Amino acid sequence: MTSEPKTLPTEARFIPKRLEEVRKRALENPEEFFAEIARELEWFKTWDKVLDDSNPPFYRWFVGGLINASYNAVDRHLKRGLRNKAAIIWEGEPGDTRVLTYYQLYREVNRFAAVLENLGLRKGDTIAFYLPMIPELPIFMLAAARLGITFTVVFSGFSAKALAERINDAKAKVLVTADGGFRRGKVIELKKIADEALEMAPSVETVIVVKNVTARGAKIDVPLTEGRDYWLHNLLPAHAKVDPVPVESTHPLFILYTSGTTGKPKGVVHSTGGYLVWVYATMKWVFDVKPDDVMFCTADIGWITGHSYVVFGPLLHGITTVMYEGAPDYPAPDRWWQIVEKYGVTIFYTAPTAIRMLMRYGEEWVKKHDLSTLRILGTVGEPINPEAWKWYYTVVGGERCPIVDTWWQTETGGIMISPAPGIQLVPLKPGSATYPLPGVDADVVCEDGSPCPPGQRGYLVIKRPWPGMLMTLWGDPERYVRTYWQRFSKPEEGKWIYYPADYAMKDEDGYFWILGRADEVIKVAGHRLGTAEIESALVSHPAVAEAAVVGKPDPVKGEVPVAFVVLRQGYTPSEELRHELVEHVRKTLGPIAVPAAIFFVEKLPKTRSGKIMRRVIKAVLLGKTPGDLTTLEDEASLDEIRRALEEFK
Ligand code: 6R9
Repeated sequence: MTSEPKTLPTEARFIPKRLEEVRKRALENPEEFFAEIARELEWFKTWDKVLDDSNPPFYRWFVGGLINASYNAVDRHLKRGLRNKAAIIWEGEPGDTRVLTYYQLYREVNRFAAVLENLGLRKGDTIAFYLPMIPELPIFMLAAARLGITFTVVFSGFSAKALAERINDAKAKVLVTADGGFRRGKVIELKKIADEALEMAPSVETVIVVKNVTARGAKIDVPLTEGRDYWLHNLLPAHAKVDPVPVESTHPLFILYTSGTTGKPKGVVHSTGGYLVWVYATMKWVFDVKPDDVMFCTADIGWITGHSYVVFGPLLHGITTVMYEGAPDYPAPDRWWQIVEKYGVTIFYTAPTAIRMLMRYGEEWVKKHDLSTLRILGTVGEPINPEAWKWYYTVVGGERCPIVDTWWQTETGGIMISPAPGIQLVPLKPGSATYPLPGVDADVVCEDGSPCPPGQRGYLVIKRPWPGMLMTLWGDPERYVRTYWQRFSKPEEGKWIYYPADYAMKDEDGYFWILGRADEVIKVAGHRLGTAEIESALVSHPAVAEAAVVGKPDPVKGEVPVAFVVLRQGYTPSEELRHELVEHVRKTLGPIAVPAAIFFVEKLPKTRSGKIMRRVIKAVLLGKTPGDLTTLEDEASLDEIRRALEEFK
């Protein structure tokens, strides 16, 4: 998607002295540097050691420390005079609203925690949330954290099968869902999807159901299974006090599943102490948080961006977070700008795909609203193209607000490479995330791990641990080591290097340009999807023998999945079958994974050892020369791809 990065002419080489000084201090003495930040949070017991690196790459932060996430995000602010300040401002898609002050949030979190406690859940248990963007979701996250219950949020756009897979992997005993959610005026019947998932997820003993859409006028049937399913409102005590449980800094706060290069999603495990410290610090550096900030991060809480910058980041700082339930262009393309104006949003954080979509509707929709409260604009999720960057900067930000292009991942917990106006703003170049944040030892290396010269594309690496890093993959420590540490580490030399699987380039000024994924993961409208997951969904259909999925550039979504399918004997290509496969993927993975096109071919290009050559398929799809073909088993397979594409035209 990214057009070739061009360095804008900068007048003179700018030396960001203050930023360099802070970055230097963080790298020279990370333990002291991060201890200083960690002290701004409240600990029940201070750590014995800031970083335990005795068992790399299983780094542990603030070991010996005891902390509670819910206490730091909520209770801590009550003594700071924030009792009646808005913590969460929620806006529903139909236009209904709810505001929770810090004190109200505190009371709700206590009541919800009492429900979990009464169900017998305690520290060490896991719970799954399958909820739309309603206040009950962050309340439940905080309630679980209050008791040391590790939670996993499953995006409410995922299918029954995807939900079941995550519940089973996390071994959750309790599932919290809702009767339904609103999306573009329609009701998504979540409880029904959850019921389907539960048939495949035997570990769940109890289901808590939030009355959401039916309480707001929707007429749907919500069947409850006796002895297993309970309405939340029937379980909630009128009031309750549940003491926050001090947990070890290394206690898993949550598991969040994300796509990798195999069909099986990875359960990224985040710690409590390190994660909180990192989210807290990055909020300061990147968003330059001030006490009266109102932050609107448009991400769904089902993704890491929502965890860190809708829920924990703003609440740890005691500022107001805005949560919006619906689509950005529903009922009209100015829905977000209306919200910014209505609540005086100061920090706005979204994805390039959304900017590109809204850009297409024209600037009148933005101009209708007074956006003068905005101070900082952020982007995340994929590279931003300079056109979208400029539109965001000029039309939305009125050329007043810096754009913070933030590179990070589910695995990193929080932002890693980004402008840091909270420390010192550097001249921005559209499409560059600028410099690594303090404590992030990032570099760009070539195939052999040696540093890449400026201007040359290589692989992004992180050369030392940081507090927000994942601790492991849930139940699969070997996969953790293999996926992130094997590519460039040299354990025999004591060198451990984190590999995020992104291409990157550093320019003459030391600015980082992130150039897209270096593995079989694609970003579709900012959502991370594994091509292997879509392939395995396709081959689970009786008609499909083999499938290859690649990402195709798309002007709005960044990338879209495109599938090449070999049918089993006895099946013939047809429009009907194509449609059936699309529906099958929707059912198996959810709507976001549906291929934009499905091509039927007789065979797929493979190496002699039988591996599908997706790189070659992609080249043909894009009309490029396929490159090195020495390992290709059968040249005719390329003609097959060409023929399929031709027929489709
Ligand atoms: C937070 C989030 C991570 C992948 C990452 C990279 C891409 C994220 C980016 C970016 C270019 C940026 N990515 N931010 N690429 N510029 N500012 O998106 O997490 O869903 O795990 O995806 O997203 O490819 O490796 P996640």
